[in-house]
Amino acid sequence: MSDKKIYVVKPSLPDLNEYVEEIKDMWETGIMTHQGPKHNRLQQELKEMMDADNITLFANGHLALELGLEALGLEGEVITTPFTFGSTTQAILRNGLTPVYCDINPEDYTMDVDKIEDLITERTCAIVPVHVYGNICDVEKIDRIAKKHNLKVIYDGAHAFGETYKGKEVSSFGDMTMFSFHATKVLNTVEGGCIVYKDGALTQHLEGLRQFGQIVGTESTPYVGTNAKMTDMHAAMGLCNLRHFDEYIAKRKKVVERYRERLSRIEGIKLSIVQDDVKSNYAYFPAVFEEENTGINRETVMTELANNNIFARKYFYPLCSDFECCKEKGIKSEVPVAKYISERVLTLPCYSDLSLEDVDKICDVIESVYKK
Ligand code: T4K
Repeated sequence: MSDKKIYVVKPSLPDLNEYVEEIKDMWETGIMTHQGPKHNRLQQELKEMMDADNITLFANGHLALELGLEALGLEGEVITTPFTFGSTTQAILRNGLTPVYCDINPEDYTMDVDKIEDLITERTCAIVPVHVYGNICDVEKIDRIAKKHNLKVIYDGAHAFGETYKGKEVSSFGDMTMFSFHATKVLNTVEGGCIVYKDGALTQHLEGLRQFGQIVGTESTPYVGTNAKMTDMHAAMGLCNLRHFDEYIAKRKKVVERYRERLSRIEGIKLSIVQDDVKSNYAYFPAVFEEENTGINRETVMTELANNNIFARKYFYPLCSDFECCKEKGIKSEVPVAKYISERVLTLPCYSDLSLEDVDKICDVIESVYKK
């Protein structure tokens, strides 16, 4: 066995010299942060790339979501999914809102849109769906429900940067979409994130929430804000990575296609559907290990992979609805499909620099478990 460790993700990085070249002028200007030139350039390039009405950058995806929800001035209940990274629920809770959990569909693990309306009460103010793994939610139906009930829609698109649905940018749906630019995401600024939103009147508030409550560039501090700015050092990484974005996605596509080719023929492994009308970014590769017919569960597979220095992750287990902080608040949920998937899913290594030889090695290990 080789000593090389394969983790679930590995950051896509530009050539070191390219990054050094990008940050060189900062040594002369001394401008490192506070909406400096790199930040502004990245904001502009992202705006153009997504043909976005409005975009604001943040120190990370979580703060983008948390402050985005705050800027909308929401109160009451928010319908969301339990099958996501904890950040989604935490952003809701930290706004003093109550998450109401909607089950997911077993095909692509996004919110089951047929179950949303049953959860709407007079206290419901918004829907926060997640484009989990980069699988796009049923944006058309969510849009119809939101319009009918006068609800805001804020997408957690942490995994969905660069994707389109029916040729339209994924951020063009709903009132707001958050993207994460964490080191482990398809586009990385080391830490970072943004929100794209329809209502330009929110910009001043969002920038204020991001920078100590100030109206930036004035002596006025009307908001209660925090410090959630993206630095120029981070934006510079984004600028470099953006130049290579298409190349990163093309490599990820090959990885995902090889996994599909190898794993779809193994009985007991269920893969997420390939969504029609979606230009994918191949962000994550989840596989559901159904032990019912084979007797092989995900723990066995995960252990065997780890024995071979391959570290898959249980994204997303436990469900957010099972968090102690939710239970303590008496938040209840009926989410059997999410529970089923969460107890069986493993996210396999997937990143642009993962070689097809390594994908084969991972598949060989999984196959060997089924052959025993
Ligand atoms: N909404 C959703 C749906 C999300 O998935 C996330 C984040 C957010 C919101 C919030 O966005 P951010 O505020 O993070 O921008 C990792 C990522 O840190 C997190 O960004 C991501 N989702 C989540 C799904 O995965 P952990 O707790 O699993 O991280 P950790 O440290 O265990 O790292 C996972 C693997 O990544 C390691 O096995 C090795 C690799 N890694 C990690 C780091 C930090 C690297 O190769 N380099 C690194 O620098 O959360």
